[in-house]
Amino acid sequence: MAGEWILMVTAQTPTNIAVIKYWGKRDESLILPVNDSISVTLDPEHLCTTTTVAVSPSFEQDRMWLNGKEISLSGGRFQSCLREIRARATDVENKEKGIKISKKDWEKLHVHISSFNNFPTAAGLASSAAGFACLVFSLAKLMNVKEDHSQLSAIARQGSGSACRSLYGGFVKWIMGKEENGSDSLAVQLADEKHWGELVIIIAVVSSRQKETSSTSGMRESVETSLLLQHRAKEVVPKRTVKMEEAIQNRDFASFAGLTCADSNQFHAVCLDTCPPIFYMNDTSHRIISCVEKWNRSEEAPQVAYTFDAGPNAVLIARNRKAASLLLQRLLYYFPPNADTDMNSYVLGDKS
Ligand code: 2P0
Repeated sequence: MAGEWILMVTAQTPTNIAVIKYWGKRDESLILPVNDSISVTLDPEHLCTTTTVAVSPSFEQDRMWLNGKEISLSGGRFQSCLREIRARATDVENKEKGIKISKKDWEKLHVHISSFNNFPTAAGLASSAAGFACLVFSLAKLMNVKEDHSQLSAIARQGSGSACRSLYGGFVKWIMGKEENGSDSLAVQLADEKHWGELVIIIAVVSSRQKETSSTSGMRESVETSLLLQHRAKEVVPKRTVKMEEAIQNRDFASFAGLTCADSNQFHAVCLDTCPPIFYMNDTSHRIISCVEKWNRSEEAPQVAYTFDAGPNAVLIARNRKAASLLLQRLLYYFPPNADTDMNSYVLGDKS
């Protein structure tokens, strides 16, 4: 390990959008959810985080930069991820550079981490999901960690719950698990990215401003005050996840769209049922819902599903390219650019 050298790894991780939402923790420090959730991972070239991790004997402390600005690594979540990955580090040898790092050396070495999001941070577009998944994945590569994606997902979960679902492409389920230590609270892939290639995801950015209530504090308040959350976690989501898994396996868009819209609406109803109430959607979001509902009802079968996370931006999932292009026409007609709205729309995740 002697001499001056630097070893680097760069990785890119896409964000994911939940179609069955995670909202509420049963354990705050281990980040264990009150219900299972299911998401779709976006294409890597669109909403994604790119992270470079570097190690060198000349580094005096662990440091991190997000979008070029240094941020503190003192938070418990970063420390949990670093600690869990370091504990699983194995020997690394780079013959080209003449570097040999033993398992024991990793305890003394410090890392520098630089991370960039190609989309607005903390605006309800799941930036922490892509961020922590990428951090854990790139550190695991650097330190030659042998664990599989599911085991890494349980580490990413300790950075941010939704991050565990970004370790896989396609459709992913975060199993809430039963163990008190969280060892079985991890992500599994339900179907890969090729399984349902006709779907087109459009994100309508209603606002890129940072949200007022963070997901972490919002869900804490919901757990403490919302009776609807208790009902949702115990009675609604267990049945809904079974139906959603079937809809995904059978590529049954009518069922998929019905479940996706209903789950988004129930999540926002839980936010309203929280004391004090939390408002993530705005008037533009509500107008988008009305527009999609009216259109779906005027057709023989639903054309588009909508879902909204902890922010006003709409994630619209069209059944195919034709529906996506009609949807864009409608969006541009009802929400013209430069009108009295700050909505811009752009197409993401065309998987065909
Ligand atoms: C989800 N959201 O399933 C839900 C839907 C927002 C609404 O996961 O406290 O940033 O870091 O575990 O993962 C956002 O919550 O919260 C989220 P923490 P996270 O995607």
